[in-house]
Amino acid sequence: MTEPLHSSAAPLVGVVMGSDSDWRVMSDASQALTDFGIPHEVEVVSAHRTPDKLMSYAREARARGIRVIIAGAGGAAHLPGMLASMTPLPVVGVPVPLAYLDGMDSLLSIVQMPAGIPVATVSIGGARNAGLLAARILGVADPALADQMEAFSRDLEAQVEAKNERLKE
Ligand code: RP5
Repeated sequence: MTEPLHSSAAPLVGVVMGSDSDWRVMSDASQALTDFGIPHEVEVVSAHRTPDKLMSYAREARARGIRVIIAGAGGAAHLPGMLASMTPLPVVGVPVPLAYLDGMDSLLSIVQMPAGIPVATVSIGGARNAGLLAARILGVADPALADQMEAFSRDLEAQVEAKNERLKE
């Protein structure tokens, strides 16, 4: 059984990344989940350095109660696609920008999945949206969470209108 580095009680979302160096980006996904009170775990799983762990994580996640996996990786970012190939759970991919190529290599590595193995790819560095998308997916079967997401959207709307009002002052 794969042991996560950090986990809250009965995690519903697995936040995984190819290296601890990805945490500077991926912490935004964890924070979004925390903001909505969604129990989750955080784990470094590398497609290239820990391939056996990648397989066990993907194959055991559903049985452990995980419902959505958020996977971030940089460079030759095979992690989200490989996870998606070994689990029926929805996988959200986060292209992590590195020093070279501005994250375009990560994006292209993740986004062009062959038909049959979907990965929902967010923007380069878009880990917060990955967390919010996971919350929306869970909200399909959790009306209270869906209500929270609606309230969050209304709050964003109110913030924009408040800025508009300030512009007019
Ligand atoms: C990828 O290689 C990781 O996801 C990370 O973005 C990148 C560099 O890893 P480190 O060399 O910083 O550990 O697999």
